[in-house]
Amino acid sequence: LKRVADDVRSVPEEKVPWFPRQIKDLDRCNMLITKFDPDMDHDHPGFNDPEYRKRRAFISELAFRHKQGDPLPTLEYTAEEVATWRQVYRQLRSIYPSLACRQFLDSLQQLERECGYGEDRIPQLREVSAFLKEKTGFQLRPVAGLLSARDFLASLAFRVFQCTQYIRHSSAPMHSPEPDCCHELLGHVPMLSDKEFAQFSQEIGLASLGASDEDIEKLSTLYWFTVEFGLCKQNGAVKAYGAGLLSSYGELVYALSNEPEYKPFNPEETAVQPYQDQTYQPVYFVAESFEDAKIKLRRYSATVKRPFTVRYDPFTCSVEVLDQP
Ligand code: TIH
Ligand code: FE2
Repeated sequence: LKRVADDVRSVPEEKVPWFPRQIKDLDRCNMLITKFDPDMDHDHPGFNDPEYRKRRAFISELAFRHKQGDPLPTLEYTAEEVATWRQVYRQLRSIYPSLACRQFLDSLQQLERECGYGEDRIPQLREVSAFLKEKTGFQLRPVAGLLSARDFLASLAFRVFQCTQYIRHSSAPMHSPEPDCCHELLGHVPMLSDKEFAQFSQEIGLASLGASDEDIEKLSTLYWFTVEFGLCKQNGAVKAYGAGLLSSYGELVYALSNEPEYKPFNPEETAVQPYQDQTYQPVYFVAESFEDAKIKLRRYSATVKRPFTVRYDPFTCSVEVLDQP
């Protein structure tokens, strides 16, 4: 990895990593990271549950077969899956009013009114994607599991959010080390319904296109401590806006207790903070406000150096690449 990054610096014109130019190029952005996989990871709560692994393989297959523009697959969730969803929804819903940021609460209410959100059924990606498209132009795309940072961030440049469709194992509803539909639908979707949040998500994506491995690492670390695990002040209290917190009852309660360490959000520092993804975070970054996090993150994304600039054309859903003079 290091060598590739060095090469990129010495011969910028030729060694820029490949990146998608058109929305249909996202069909090639499918590099999965086999981490927390129920088939490979002995600690995965589903490792010893053959039914669960079979179900996961079936849902993965739907995602692998998906091509840009295809209708999103609908899934008939089993009673057990819906029971897991119900438990997650009910527990989280009871603590959101005191722990989630206002933007999240407003969007969730709207999803409950207009998009079938509630504890009795798992919303289908197809209907949620249509809702998001009207709100902010974001659309969902099914993905089989954890994607490489480069591929995940690239899709954001096109306002495409790569979204898992399986649900966590019923034995561990309070926290999952891997993304699942509870994480996407409860953590990410309400935030992606916010216009400005959607805009800065796209800006991180645009900044990542053709970036060096080093810059991808920094952008994904920033993404981790903001979009996934961000906290912000609101009316004098600390609230959660990060999706990884808003989808985990266990970590949401922990993050807003006095156990973890808080640091002020500052992109330059946050981008180089080491992190782990096995369990709760030891450190969170607190922004002065939700707006402050957005502004600082956008300012940082704009400083990522590349030998060219990119511009998104919403009419053709493609990226124009302009050489700098
Ligand atoms: N830990 C989150 C949850 O339990 O919902 C899921 C993830 C957040 C970030 C990566 S995976
Ligand atoms: Fe996520």
